[in-house]
Amino acid sequence: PQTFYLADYTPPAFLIDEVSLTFRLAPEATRVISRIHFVPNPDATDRTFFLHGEQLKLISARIDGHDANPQITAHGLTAEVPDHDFTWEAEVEISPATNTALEGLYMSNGMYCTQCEAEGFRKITYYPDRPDVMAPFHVRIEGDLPVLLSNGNPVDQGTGWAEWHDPWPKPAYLFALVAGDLRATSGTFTTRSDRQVELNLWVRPGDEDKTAFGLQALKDSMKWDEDVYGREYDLDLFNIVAVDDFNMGAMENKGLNIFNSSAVLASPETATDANFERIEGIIAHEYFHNWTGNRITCRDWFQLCLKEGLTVFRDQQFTSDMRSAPVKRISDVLMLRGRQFREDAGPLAHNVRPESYQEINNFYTATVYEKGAEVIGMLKRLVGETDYYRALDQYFQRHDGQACTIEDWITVFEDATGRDLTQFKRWYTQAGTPHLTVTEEWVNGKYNLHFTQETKPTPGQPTKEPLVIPIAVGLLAHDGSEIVPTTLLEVTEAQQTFSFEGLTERPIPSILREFSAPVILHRDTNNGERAFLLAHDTDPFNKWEAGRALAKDVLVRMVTDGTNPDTGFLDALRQMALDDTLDPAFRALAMALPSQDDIAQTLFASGVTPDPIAIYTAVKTLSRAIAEHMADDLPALLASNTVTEPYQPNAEQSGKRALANTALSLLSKLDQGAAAQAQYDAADNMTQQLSALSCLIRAGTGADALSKFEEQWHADRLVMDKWFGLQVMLAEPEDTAQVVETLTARPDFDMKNPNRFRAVFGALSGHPAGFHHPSGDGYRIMADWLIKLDTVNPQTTARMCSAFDTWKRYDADRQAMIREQLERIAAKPDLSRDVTEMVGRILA
Ligand code: DPP
Ligand code: ZN
Repeated sequence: PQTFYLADYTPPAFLIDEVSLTFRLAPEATRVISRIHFVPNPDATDRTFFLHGEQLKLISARIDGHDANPQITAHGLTAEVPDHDFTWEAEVEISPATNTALEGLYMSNGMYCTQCEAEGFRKITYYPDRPDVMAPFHVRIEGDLPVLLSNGNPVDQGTGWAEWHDPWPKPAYLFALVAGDLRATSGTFTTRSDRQVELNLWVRPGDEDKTAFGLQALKDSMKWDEDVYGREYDLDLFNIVAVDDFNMGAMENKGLNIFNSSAVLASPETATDANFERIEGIIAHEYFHNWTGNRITCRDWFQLCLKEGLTVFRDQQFTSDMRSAPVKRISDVLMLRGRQFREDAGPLAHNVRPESYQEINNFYTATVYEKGAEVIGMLKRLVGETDYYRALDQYFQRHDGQACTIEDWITVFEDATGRDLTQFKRWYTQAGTPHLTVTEEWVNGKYNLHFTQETKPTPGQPTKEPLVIPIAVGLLAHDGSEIVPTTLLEVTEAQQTFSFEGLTERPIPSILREFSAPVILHRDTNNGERAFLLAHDTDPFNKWEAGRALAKDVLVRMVTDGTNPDTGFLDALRQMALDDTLDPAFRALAMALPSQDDIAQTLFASGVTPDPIAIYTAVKTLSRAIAEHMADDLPALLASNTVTEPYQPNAEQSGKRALANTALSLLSKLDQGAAAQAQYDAADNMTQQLSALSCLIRAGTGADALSKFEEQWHADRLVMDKWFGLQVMLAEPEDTAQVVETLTARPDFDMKNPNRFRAVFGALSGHPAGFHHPSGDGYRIMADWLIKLDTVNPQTTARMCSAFDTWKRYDADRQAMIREQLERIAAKPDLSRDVTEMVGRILA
């Protein structure tokens, strides 16, 4: 496949000032008639007229009314055009019903819908499918379906047709069309300049009871963006549609967001607290794209982080404001470390702004999104709150209506704050997670912190330059009081020292508070000091971090020396768990043990080849030791956090449920699941039902509950995804592949549905001891299904290939087995471009 390079960017030869599209919908023969007015771009260096187009049947093409005689290739067409503006008219035929890749126009349960980001529009009609070509769209839809939607405002409609106009110029990737038998839950939002906006959340008949939460989240997001960023919505209508078959979480199409049903539908009976929080965050994310992504878009796909990093940062801020800021920060860091640090440490490491790709869909990654958001967070920390919002105002003012680059973004901050951000920009152009080592020194009342930063080589980047690292530090006295409150140190050199004077005692440092930079911190410390910080740190993130470091230390020693669980740790954990002055959500997070993948990554980084089975066993042993250590406390901890009020998915209730369910899961190790069975039988919400079911499966007494669950929920696809996933996640390592085999043989395992596929295979790759079982069966069944799915849905297949990206960590036998499977995938005839690139990078 062809490789595309950032360095090769050239401006478009032609711009567009108007697009009209007519869709005559038919499942296997939809006609798309386009009329596009092209204008030569004065900034262009090349006059070639090229339109992208893939898998299209061209019926006719005319330029200014004359036959266009285009030259057609697999990727598009070229034609002779006049040297002034002209009108292109074309008619193509496409087949939505057989489009299983879910890119372009496709069908899901009888409903038509689109997904055009990144390059799906070229599967709808011939067009310059690149984000720097922006145009107002007029759309006419003809089809025998009750609801016909597109972007913007409705113009007119009748039986079997509707017309839409979107006045805001947009790139083709933001185009959307939906047609089907849909029901709306509606509301209104009054903007701060007193305009009424009609809001609709469209679902399939039967799902109307799962829309209230999403609609409220939309209103909250609209209000928040006005209050915090001064951004107002700009159309009379905002539509959201829920679709069952969708590759991503959701899509921010102008005025017509399309959501994976798992990212919007929720009722207390069918969705967990975690689902509700995720839905709120995704609704906010897509809504916030209206300004950061749609009004200001990306010049090219290398700039993806311009909209995604910023919009993730904004949705994280929103969730912090709606819920608990410390809990949100801890959860985000867990995700960052689990997914992005893993990516940065392996063969798939890439810059926040990549410089080349074969398939852009492979770069919708944790690095672009989550590290991209961390970079914005660091920038905000460095310039301060006031200057950050001042710079954002300038960004919106200067670039509204444009397709921009990271350079534009950085320049706005330089102009607004007077800072030179040349070095800071390396965060965008250098891959890998920096290692920050700190040592300290106490001499004559002077306390020195020495920092050393180092970033290891990543694929294609053998040498690394020092980064600007904002480090939030606080100093504590031995009585637990804070003698130096949080202070921001700015490390810019490879080695740098900061001094604190006038202290009366040698302090205990709390470094990298709030996780002020996405780095791996190394410091020679001991468990006494960690326990001290767990008890006394005033920074909630570092308080949690201290507990996590203790747990990691205990687990690593259990795995490497076979030591018994450390009683010092068990005491510290118990004390924290029972401390009623702490937020229950925080306590639940602090009681969760580090993930098995995290332990594997830590061992590998310290030169030890991780054994996934040994790690699995250690985690199990430690959980049991915690349960025994707290045996007398657990019933009370469970009871005092049991919510008796009617279910609400808010932060307060979900925090209590999280802590109660942590207690339940420990208790289930001691009572053979008796308490869990009681909770299962009484549960009136999915959070309680699912956590009880997990406890029962882990206790080995879940068979009955599993079949009752299936009986109750067999008709609900989203709930059944949980049922599929849980069985894989909680399988014994030696049984895991067999469980996958059994589940995938069921008639309701539909691999065309990405949610169902991910429920099973995402769970397999998230269960290291099952996936990496020495039999190799986990690898084999994963590869078998990736090969099958590649023909159906390359994008989802490619995503799932990252299951293998840690393979170099493991022993020679495992590496050989994984290599064999990767080579088997690579050898599949007609392997997609998406998977070719992923497997190639992983094997390289
Ligand atoms: N829909 C995806 C997102 O919002 C891609 N833009 O991140
Ligand atoms: Zn996004």
